[in-house]
Amino acid sequence: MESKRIAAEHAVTYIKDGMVVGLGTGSTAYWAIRKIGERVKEGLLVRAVATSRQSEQLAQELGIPLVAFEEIDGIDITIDGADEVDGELNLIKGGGGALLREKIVAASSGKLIIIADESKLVNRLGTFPLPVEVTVFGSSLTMKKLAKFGCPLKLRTVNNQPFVTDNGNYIIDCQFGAIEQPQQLHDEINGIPGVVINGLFIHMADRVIIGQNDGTVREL
Ligand code: ABF
Repeated sequence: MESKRIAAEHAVTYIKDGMVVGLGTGSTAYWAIRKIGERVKEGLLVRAVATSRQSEQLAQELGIPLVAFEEIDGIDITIDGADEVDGELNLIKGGGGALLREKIVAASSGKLIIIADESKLVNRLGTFPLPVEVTVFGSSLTMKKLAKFGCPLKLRTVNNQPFVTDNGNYIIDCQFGAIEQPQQLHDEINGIPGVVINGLFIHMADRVIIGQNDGTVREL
């Protein structure tokens, strides 16, 4: 928890007055939102866009001014977490279920800053199951098509019911083990009708801030 907080608080130093800020989702992004809330109380002038209802609610509680995605032309900086980060700053995201909004927000951001603890750093992506968001309609067939990649997969559930995203879709978690060609896999998965988005974020992160166990941060 401490290393997540340190990384998050360091990332917030990149936020300046007047910026539109993308708020990530998850337990690391939580600390960034908390810190932004503190800085807003001290007078920082920002407007924020949230990547999930959960982050939106937290921002509201902390008095961070929110703006609808439709009302802005772009986002200056987004600070978000990740499930895995490789040496080329490619990511797996979506363990928290907010991957679609996270990717839309990231793609509209001048800078995407990823915050994480050391446990998220990997040589090769894929140990963490890759989340794929799919439409409810045709989801069994979409699962069969995904299974052709040769990965064990499962429909994400909560309390024995399918987990439903903020956008009304399902998530299929695909256990690849090691992803040799992330860009190719990303494109092939997205080519399946019924797939809304997948959790590979290729060449999207501008900076990764790692909170280390010794209390320092490392920037990649
Ligand atoms: C989001 O939260 C996700 O993309 C990722 O799945 C998750 C990381 O969570 P945590 O910071 O709690 O490890 O950023």
